[in-house]
Amino acid sequence: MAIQPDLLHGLPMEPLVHLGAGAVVLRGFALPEAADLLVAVEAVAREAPFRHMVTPGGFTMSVAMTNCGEVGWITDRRGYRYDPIDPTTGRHWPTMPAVFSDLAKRAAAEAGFAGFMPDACLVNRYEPGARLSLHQDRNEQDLSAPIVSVSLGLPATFLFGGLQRSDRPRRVRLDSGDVAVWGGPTRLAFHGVDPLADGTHALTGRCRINLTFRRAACTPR
Ligand code: MD3
Ligand code: FE
Repeated sequence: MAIQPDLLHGLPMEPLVHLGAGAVVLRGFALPEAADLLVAVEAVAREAPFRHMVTPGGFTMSVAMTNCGEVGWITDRRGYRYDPIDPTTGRHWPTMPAVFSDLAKRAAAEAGFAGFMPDACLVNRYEPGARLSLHQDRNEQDLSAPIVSVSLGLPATFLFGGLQRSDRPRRVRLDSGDVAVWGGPTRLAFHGVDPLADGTHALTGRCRINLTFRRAACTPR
């Protein structure tokens, strides 16, 4: 399906936008829980503070990150990986709040991925100017499980590319409360986020929070 002009500008927006096989944006799906989700983010960040991680190439990321769940995504000079221990605190990551996992499971089911059981939630905090360059998410052991992402606060322009880095990405606006589910063939699509535009949002102030739910560890069978 061709990208809708309303994805970047204007209203009304479609409640469900198909971006390719297995990828959908559920517009406003998280709005009823948005305030509760942000209270839970604050609780997670009290136990495992937001930090700017360093890439294997030695660059400090502009996005501040933390995690909750059985394992958390980390990067340092040694590489990208999932680890049950937060290297900043030396303790396990905080438990995934029920309001997080309930929402992620409902959104996955809505998109056709019934039975999604996330074991990791990466929490990204974007301040004005922060960005995520084009990348693939392939550190997870179970690539048959989708990734569910929840946007809160300031809007962002999401870059949705193809399976090759060289495929020109489409731009999709993600607003507070939007939930995207990425599974099937799009699970390994290159993607990124344009530098966050300055602004203030009633729920978050001068930032955007993104939650990404993953099945990172081996699926028991
Ligand atoms: C499409 N986060 O944490 S969420 C990331 O807005 C990440 O913070 C972005 O990319 C953010 O790795 C984008 C949407 C998303 C997440 C994972 C995907 C889209 C995806 C994996 C495959 C394809
Ligand atoms: Fe990603």
